[in-house]
Amino acid sequence: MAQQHQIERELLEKEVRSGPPSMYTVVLLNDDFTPMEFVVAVLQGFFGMQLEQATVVMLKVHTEGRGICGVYPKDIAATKVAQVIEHARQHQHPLQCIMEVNE
Ligand code: TYC
Repeated sequence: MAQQHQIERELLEKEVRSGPPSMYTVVLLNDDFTPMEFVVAVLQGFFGMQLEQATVVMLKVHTEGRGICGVYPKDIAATKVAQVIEHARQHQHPLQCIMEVNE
């Protein structure tokens, strides 16, 4: 019993030391081939954006090279990246989506 409490205390201290889990920014990259409408649909379908917001983000990626889709815990960000890439490949588009750790 005392041993169990000791283990729990050590785990809690470790958690406090390491702080909250890192968050990851999911970023969409520009290319010359993926249709604009497809990118807008991706932003709506995978990132819950309304048409207007999705259009703004798509145009930002188109003109600046990259744009933020959202910020998520690591496993959710990784799942979204994988889903977007899989969806794009199914439609033969070269769309690239990456995740970056936040400090
Ligand atoms: N540049 C693409 C085009 O002209 C559109 C595009 C926007 C592609 C955003 C990818 O992440 C992207 N059809």
